[in-house]
Amino acid sequence: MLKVHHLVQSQSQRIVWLCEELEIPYDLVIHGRDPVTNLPAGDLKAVHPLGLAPIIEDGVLVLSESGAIVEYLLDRHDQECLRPSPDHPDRAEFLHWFHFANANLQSGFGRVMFFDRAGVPRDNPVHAMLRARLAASLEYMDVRLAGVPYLAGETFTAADIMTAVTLATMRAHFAVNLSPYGGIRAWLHRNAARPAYRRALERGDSGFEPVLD
Ligand SMILES: N[C@@H](CCC(=O)N[C@@H](CS)C(=O)NCC(=O)O)C(=O)O
Repeated sequence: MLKVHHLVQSQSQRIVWLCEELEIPYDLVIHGRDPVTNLPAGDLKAVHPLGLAPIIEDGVLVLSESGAIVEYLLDRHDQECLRPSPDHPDRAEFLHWFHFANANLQSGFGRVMFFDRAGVPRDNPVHAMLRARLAASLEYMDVRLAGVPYLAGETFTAADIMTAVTLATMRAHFAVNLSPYGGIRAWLHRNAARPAYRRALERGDSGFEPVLD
């Protein structure tokens, strides 16, 4: 059976959520965090050399990188519910937002978070530039979500899973104010109401409340 390694309150929530959406049977291995460092308490490097969650094991395959894992699972289990087909009119938007999740939003979010954690003053010009870039990314998402209910268009897709976890879960570690972005907040609430998402939280992050506003 598919084994999913999940670090609590992390990007690996994406994989638990996807498995619940697609009703893929899976064994969940939950990795806790060190209460002082917030890093994984156990050694994820024993599972994969990068030591970063998520990781899946499927037979002899050991795969990391949430984008790759999502694509792998969609290839095997999706009936074009969560990923528009190559000739679908929403396909290009889907690809854009699916890759935006890690290439832009998560990395932009992480840069600001780590600058703050490193104690770089907020008036440092590079820090200010990174915050401005993150704000521009959020504004860009918000404009998109003012016109459509989901990032790819009319229907919920894996691009929503990839991006929503950054905003609903990672903001538990690092506050980013979404009050100017009503479109994003409404979309986060829409995603969070999905039964598969609630099941994923119950199974992988029991007691955790996602940050939706
Ligand atoms: N690009 C990777 C990022 C994975 C990643 O950075 N995971 C974090 C949790 S959000 C992690 O495992 N951190 C453990 C550590 O820093 O030691 C992905 O999308 O899967």
